[in-house]
Amino acid sequence: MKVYDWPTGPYPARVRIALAEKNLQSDVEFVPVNLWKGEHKTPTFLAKNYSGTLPVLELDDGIYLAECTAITVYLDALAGDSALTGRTPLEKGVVQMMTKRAEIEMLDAISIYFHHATPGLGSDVELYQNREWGLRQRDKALRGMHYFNAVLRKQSFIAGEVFSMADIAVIGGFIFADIVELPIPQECRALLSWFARMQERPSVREQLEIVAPTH
Ligand code: GTS
Repeated sequence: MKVYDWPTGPYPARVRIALAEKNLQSDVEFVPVNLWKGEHKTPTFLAKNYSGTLPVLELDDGIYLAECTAITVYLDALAGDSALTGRTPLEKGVVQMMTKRAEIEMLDAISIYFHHATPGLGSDVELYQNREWGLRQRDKALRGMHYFNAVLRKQSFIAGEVFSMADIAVIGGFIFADIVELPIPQECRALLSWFARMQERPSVREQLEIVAPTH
């Protein structure tokens, strides 16, 4: 298998963490795609992923899987038990719901802030920016952090009492928040202490050392 990725990117980090959790890293060849040079918007790359985003998983028979959630579902089903995406029907539903919420309310919101209200990937790549929209998404992400803080005051992990794909999505949010220098509000104590716990996991610690060596 190949993973088209960018080593310091928050979304590719989600797949790298999932690969490490499933002990599958050695089965994968990583192919860097330079976002800053806009390599993800070339016709060759768009033929692999219509959305022009990373990461993309290429299977040995040439099938491409894009979207972190879809890739993680695939990897989780490939090896071991399906701990990352839920073992029971209810767990599976809750993990999907909380992963989508992590994206909408935090990670994707920070990404939109980055692409619209900061220089983003630079003027050669960012062909359309809407600063007002970007700033609204930053505020949405801050509200999302308070939401996840409230969730974590009642349970150990984002989707319940088991580490899952939803935790990985919020970790992606922390990585992006660090890149755009958006501090997690200090009053979000449950969220911050959850993140400290997450860093005890080798899969997460290893990624943070790559994307943000100061952690
Ligand atoms: N919904 C997609 C997913 O879950 O895979 C989003 C992927 C995404 O936005 N990836 C970023 C990207 O390709 C990579 S990174 O920001 O984490 O490095 N961004 C480039 C762009 O132009 O949006």
